[in-house]
Amino acid sequence: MKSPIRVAITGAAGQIGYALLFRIASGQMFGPDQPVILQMIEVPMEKAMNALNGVAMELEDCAFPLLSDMVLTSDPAVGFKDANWCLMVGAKPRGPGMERADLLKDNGKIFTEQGKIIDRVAADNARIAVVGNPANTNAMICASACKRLPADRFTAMVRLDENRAKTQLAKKAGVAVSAVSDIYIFGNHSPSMFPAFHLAKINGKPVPEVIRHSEWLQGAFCDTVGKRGAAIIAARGASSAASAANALTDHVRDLVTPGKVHSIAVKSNGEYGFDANVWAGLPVKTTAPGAYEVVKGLPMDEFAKTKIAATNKELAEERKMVEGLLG
Ligand code: NAX
Repeated sequence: MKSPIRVAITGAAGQIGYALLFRIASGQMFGPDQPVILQMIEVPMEKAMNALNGVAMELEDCAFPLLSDMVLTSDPAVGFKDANWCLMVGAKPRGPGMERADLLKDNGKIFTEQGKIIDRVAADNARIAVVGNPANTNAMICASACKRLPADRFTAMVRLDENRAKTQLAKKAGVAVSAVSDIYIFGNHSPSMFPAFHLAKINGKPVPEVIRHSEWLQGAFCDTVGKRGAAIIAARGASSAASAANALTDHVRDLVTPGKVHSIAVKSNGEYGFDANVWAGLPVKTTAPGAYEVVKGLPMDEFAKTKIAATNKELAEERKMVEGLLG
């Protein structure tokens, strides 16, 4: 048996946390022979800490063989201590009448503070995956506040968008999701993202040759994927939680599995026309556990270039709004 790794999770008593912790403790994220210590971080409020305590009791009641230990804390310096992975789920939700700029600033402060603490106390090999919205820009802010670790350690989640896109293509073509491959998300985790259907394949054939309906691909498909989060809220009265936890499980598992090609948001170095230094969804290939390289040179047609320019513009605007927080 391997020695345990330390996994810090912020927002551990929230909706996504409730669906996520059990997936990690059961071995679905790091593999069936990798014990874990869950370091669960919540806000210092009685209600949140009571809820966290309840979740920890349920984790105990699962008797997971891989769950070596648990830390429950409202002190991020305790929660991130020696963490090998930091899963950044906790964030302030957008309240009524709140502008996007206000949300960016409020969450920016949280991610600045947490980035500084990760800098001080996390393990040297720490990897950080951001889910809390606006995820791309929060990852950028967190990386900027943490000077000790290289920026490529900080990723944000666009895997839920990739999974959503895969299913929509499968449903339209009337095939199983396993028949769909090579679907990648470019840009922001927001309705401006581009699910690059022209690169995707169904049973090895290019999607535009299987789904011969470019109006649907360029219109309804992109819209459905981009606005799926809002559709879930309208239907469920709450935002995506189990599917988000599932996507983070996929994000991390594929990042520790060499050879996997998948979408994550990473620091751009100008690939595909993104501004350098924004965090953009891009296809990456995992090269070693926790390490990856961006897949370069994929063909982009005029439609793809227009979509990428639009989502890049939004990312650049977000960067500008939080400029004061970047060190
Ligand atoms: P919840 O409101 O259910 O849970 C968030 C939890 O975080 C709460 O328990 C809260 O007390 C805690 N929290 C807030 N600030 C904290 C801090 N500074 N330190 C530690 N804990 C803190 O939200 P949930 O549905 O779990 O969603 C969490 C985040 O994921 C939100 O920002 C949400 O917008 C984002 N999402 C991102 C997705 C993505 O694909 N990137 C999809 C799903 C989700 O919407």
